[in-house]
Amino acid sequence: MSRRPLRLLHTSDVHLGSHGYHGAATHHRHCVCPLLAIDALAREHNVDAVLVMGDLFDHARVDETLVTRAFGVLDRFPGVTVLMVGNHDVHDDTSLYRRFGHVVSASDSVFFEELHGSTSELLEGQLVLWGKAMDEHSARYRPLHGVPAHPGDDVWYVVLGHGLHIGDDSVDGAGRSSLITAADIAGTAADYVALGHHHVLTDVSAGGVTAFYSGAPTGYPGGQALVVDLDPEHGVRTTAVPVLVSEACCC
Ligand SMILES: [Mn+2]
Ligand SMILES: [Zn+2]
Repeated sequence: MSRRPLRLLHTSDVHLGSHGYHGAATHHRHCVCPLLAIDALAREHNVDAVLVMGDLFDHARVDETLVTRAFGVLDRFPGVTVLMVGNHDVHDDTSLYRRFGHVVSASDSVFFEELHGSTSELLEGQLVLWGKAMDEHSARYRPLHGVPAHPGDDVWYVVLGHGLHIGDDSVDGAGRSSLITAADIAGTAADYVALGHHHVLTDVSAGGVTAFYSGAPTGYPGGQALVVDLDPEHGVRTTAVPVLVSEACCC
């Protein structure tokens, strides 16, 4: 069996429940406008999967109305939807994903909730994903430690993470929370590493492993996301795309 081309849409740091985009006056507290913009992009680019790499929600005090609305949009994304937590929506004992567990479990989204990491095989086994949920944004949490070996030449292997990239652990990384180093990225031996936390699109590829922060959909100067083509002939190619969040609120 050989690999077939796959196309992913990589986004992160949506921060639903914040008033950080377009000002509090124009967007309601139950606004899911940035997710609707991601949905439009996913359709336009005909993607096989959408990766939401942490901080979907801005804080743990979000209410059920917002969480239900958000998962409603995730569920209508084309292809499969993959969800990681971040430091704003950590998966601790009081996690919003536990409090609204009935919403999460009713969703089709693939939610990476295992604190020691877990693997998911999607798209008829063509796409293998690994990610480790964050319960505490601290130096103890290393998003890319414990990554299993590449599952084989006949599948695409994508590793997920949310944390702070610093090139060299030994220089200024010591003691930093949720640290991701160049050696961590190279050590995954993955086809692609999809990261969240930094709100600006950034190439952090290392050791022949393609790795990116996608940028946030409501980033500055404008929102960005990343189309990732996994192609058996051409390898991994990334294309930055603008995210156009509506000026008028969805609610
Ligand atoms: Mn973050
Ligand atoms: Zn809105």
